[in-house]
Amino acid sequence: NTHTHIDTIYELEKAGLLNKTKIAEGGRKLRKNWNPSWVVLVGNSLVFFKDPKSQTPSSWKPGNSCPESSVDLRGAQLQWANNLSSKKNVFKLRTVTGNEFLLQSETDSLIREWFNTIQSVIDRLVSL
Ligand code: I3P
Repeated sequence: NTHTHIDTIYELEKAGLLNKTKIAEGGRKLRKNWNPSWVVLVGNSLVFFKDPKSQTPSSWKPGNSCPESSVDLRGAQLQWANNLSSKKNVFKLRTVTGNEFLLQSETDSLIREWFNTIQSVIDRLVSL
């Protein structure tokens, strides 16, 4: 099975569509610009794809398709951030380099899953 094979090679944890905005770059505040983003949690990284066509398992393979950006989760911090938005189900991801992202979904269970899965990767990286 191709998917299982790819999952094994790249340690795919999770992939799905979330609303995303970057709110800080290197500690400097940015103006919000919410957009749907295809988010892939793979290995130590959270990878963002702009293009909805990127939603196929094959498209995030290295050399295939172009991620909009990617975040190293080592040392990153995650916190619920409903105070930072008028939207519901928002959490903030802060990288060691001071980049900050808000991620959001209308679906409570889905955003909780994302929060917990990203947190478990962060925790795992601390103990390595
Ligand atoms: C922003 C836009 C964002 C909103 C933000 C506004 O206005 O409405 O959706 O964030 O609120 O400033 P603009 O399009 O003019 O930049 P939320 O949807 O997360 O509330 P904020 O300034 O209170 O962060």
